[in-house]
Amino acid sequence: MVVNIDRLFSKRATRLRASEIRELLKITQIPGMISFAGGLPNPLAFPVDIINECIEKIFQKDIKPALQYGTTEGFTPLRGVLAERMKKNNHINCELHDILITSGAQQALSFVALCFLDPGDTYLTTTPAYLGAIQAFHAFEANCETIPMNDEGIDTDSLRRNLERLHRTGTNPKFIYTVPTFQNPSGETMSLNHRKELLGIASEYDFLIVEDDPYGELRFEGEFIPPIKSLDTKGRVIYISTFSKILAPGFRLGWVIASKEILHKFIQTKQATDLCTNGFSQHIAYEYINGGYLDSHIERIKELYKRKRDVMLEALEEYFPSEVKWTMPKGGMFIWVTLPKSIDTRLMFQKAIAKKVAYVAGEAFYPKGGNYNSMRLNFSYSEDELITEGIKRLAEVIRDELASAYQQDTFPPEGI
Ligand code: PMP
Ligand code: G9A
Repeated sequence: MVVNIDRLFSKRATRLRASEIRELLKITQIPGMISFAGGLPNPLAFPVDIINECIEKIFQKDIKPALQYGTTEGFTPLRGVLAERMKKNNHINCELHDILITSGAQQALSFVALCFLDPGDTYLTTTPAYLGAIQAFHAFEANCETIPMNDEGIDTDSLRRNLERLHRTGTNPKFIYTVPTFQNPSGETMSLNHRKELLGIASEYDFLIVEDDPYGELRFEGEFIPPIKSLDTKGRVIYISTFSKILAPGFRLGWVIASKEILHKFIQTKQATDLCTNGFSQHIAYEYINGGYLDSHIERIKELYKRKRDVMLEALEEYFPSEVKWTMPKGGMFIWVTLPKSIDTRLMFQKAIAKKVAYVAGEAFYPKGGNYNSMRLNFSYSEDELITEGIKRLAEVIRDELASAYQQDTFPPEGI
């Protein structure tokens, strides 16, 4: 008998959707394609030789602990050096027992969903939002309220209006999700005042802040702005970060800093999910930090990505039509582009692919859809010459699209 598998899937599994970015990765592997789509680090930013040295060191000491099951909390020496870094670089007051090592930041996001969202619950996210977070939260049948970003990183007036509206119907959101520094996808950064205000509002309305910070260390210019977690004295902020953008995403190493109670729940969730994070990569990351390599390596990544950002900004200035606007990120890996309303970047995508250039259509970053005239461009991955060439190709596609939209406006089809 043929199994009717759809009948057996849980409601949660039925709600799961594919990530547009993960699907796009397949297209971007087509030879000759210039990809501004995936948020991939540049392979030049992988410190191959030093990683090799660290592995040799692990073998010389004793490889066996790195091959054994580890504790769910993570490799203790790694948690120790991370706590030191978080204090020194990010002003976050924490000790090693405040840190849980996860299989990438993505796993921490799925723990947030699993531990805090029941069907019918409400959570907030700034928009546009990181697609992987939207995907992690979506399956849990919760109600998502979107709060627009502005020049200061979050429209706190809109946040207050929404909270008052929700309050009138007796709804208390569980948390707000935000990437305050060099946000994925917009590249924008939340000001210190707005970080403080957000923390104040979260305390007034009693919800948590999920602060996702993979890009904070990749600042090319401007003043350091402390994470919201560094302002938190009450355990209201769940801070999430990752080695993916400062060392190598293949290690699948992230970490969470949160209150004792939250970490306890996350550890139980992790026990049920994968027992512990990859021990071998934790040992390598530890040797890497302990050997004093990470800070100077991050300086090199920043230099590389700053140059790539500048190449992309120059190309945008030179080739894109004047009606198109874009953000000027001071760090991170992304530029957000807003086109005239007549352009739908989802429909334009196939034309771009035909010219062998890829981007992510902006709609993917809006849990409720819309914003069809926007797109995300990644500048970290491609070689400099290909960035310029890709922007040139994209500019041609946009000009063609604008011209045909103009024609349709000027010569409406008969009968309209
Ligand atoms: N959060 C954000 C904002 C990201 O951009 C990413 C990766 N692109 C992640 C989380 C997931 O990172 P990781 O590789 O550590 O799972
Ligand atoms: O490859 C991934 O899924 C990580 C990148 C995320 C992104 O492009 O935002």
